[in-house]
Amino acid sequence: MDIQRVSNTIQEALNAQMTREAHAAQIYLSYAAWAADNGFDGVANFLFRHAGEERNHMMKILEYVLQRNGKVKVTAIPAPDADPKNLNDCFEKVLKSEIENTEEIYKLVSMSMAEKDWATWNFMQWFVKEQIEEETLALNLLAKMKIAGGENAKGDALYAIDRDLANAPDDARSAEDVTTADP
Ligand code: OFO
Repeated sequence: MDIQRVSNTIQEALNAQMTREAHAAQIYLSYAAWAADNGFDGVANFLFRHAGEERNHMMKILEYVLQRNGKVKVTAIPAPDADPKNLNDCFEKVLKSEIENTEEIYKLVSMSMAEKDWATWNFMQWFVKEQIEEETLALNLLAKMKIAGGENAKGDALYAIDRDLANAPDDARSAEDVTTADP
């Protein structure tokens, strides 16, 4: 009797998504380091915390695959893209990466629907909701940047955005405060 409760196709897609979440964590980590290096400590703090959140998403998928008696495949993580040119570019890159991730999540939702794998479909709904929040966060950051002058923002405006993020509520919590059920 086959006790694997996800198809090989879904298993492969979940493993790929797990690596994508790890890649997202690396992207946030590299932008956070860039921000800290450029004196944006508030932005850096926000991005460092978000890197932890992406890693928790990776763990959530890993645990789900195990729970469904599937085989977890941990692979190499691609390197993040080049550093941002400025803060506007940084937030644009964050939004782009989140949108790409959303597209991949939608593919998994469609696949699980086509297979009538309702357990995976239901599991993936958490990610669909999470992506709405994360895209909103990135869109709001870009809206602030636009008011501040976008690519040409400088001085006081950049300082204010950085200070706002330093004081922002912890949307992304530290790793020790979360569980895989509530990443
Ligand atoms: Fe950016 O969120 Fe994971 O899935």
